[in-house]
Amino acid sequence: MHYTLIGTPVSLYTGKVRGYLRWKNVPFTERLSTREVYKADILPRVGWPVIPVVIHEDGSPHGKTLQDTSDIIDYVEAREPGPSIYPDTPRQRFAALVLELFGDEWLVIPAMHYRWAYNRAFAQQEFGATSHPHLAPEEQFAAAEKAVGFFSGSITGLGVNPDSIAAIETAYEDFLTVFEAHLGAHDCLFGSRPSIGDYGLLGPLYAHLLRDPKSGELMRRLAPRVAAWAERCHAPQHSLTGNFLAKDDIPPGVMELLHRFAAQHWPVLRDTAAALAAWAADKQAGTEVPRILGFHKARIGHGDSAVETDRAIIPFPLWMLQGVTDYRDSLTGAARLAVSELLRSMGAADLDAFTLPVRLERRHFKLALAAETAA
Ligand SMILES: N[C@@H](CCC(=O)N[C@@H](CS)C(=O)NCC(=O)O)C(=O)O
Repeated sequence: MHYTLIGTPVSLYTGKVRGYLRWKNVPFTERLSTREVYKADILPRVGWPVIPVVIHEDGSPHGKTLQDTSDIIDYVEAREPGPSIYPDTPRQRFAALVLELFGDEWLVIPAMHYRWAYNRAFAQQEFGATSHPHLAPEEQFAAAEKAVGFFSGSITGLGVNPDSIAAIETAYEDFLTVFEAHLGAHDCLFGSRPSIGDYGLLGPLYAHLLRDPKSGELMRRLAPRVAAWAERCHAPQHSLTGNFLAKDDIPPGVMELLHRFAAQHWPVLRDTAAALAAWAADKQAGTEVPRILGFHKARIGHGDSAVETDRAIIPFPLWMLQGVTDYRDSLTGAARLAVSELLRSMGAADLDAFTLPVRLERRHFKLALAAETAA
């Protein structure tokens, strides 16, 4: 029962899964996502060009294909023995899911900004070496022109533009300061064992913000413990070790990070949900949800330095938010109250009663309106 991870060292979401599989001590082979692998494996299996993809030799003729890091991790967690990266106490588990969402879908903003503003030539060479490993370096660089155009062009959709760059950099440095202080007392977010929240943060913080040379210099200078944490989570020396803090404790530094989620990311998610409701009003169950639902004004940045800017309305993170609210709704009694209290203290009291206007599901590796709630 073997796993194959298709991806590349330069990919944000591949790093998240690689670090997790290594910690989980699951045997896997990594296959580089070359142009041929996209044609022969990724497109036929997934239907659109995206990494990472995991194939599990589960005994079926073509193996089980998995895409989306959250689905990949959940699948492995459900099948493989050993300790879990999901805390089993309510506050820690809820906070870990929130921070996975925050890492995947909000810290992607600085990850993309710093890559394309300060590490463009490096990333282009890496893209070329991934897709055309057998070409000479100059040919690899030239061959990556189009992909670099696509990814670097997508940053305006994330809200990165000349008016927001200063705010994005200030917010990233603030994040580093908070996480650095936390890591003075703990190895990971919730103690000595990495959680799904750690892996959510690892995506942007490892492959882009540590591994890209200019960004790595910045991180090592401003937040050496964050750099050490990213290295530790990506290449753990001791797999399957560590514990979550007792008594469902949320350390003060994690609370600070949750405040950042509540102040920065949550309002954008709320607006996105309203846009999804309007879009879905006349749609049938099973309809594919477009990757972008138009543009809106979003506040990006930390505290007084935040700016309002144009940003694409990106519905995908709502699927992850649905995972957060589903977990909340699975709780009863004291556990449910503990999450309400956590939401109040982190400044997101209105997330306590929030439900998405429609249920979402993944269908053929894309986002779709779920059968049960659509019109
Ligand atoms: N939510 C997805 C995101 C995957 C993703 O965006 N991967 C990037 C590379 S790191 C990609 O292939 N993007 C192609 C695209 O967005 O069109 C996951 O967790 O797997």
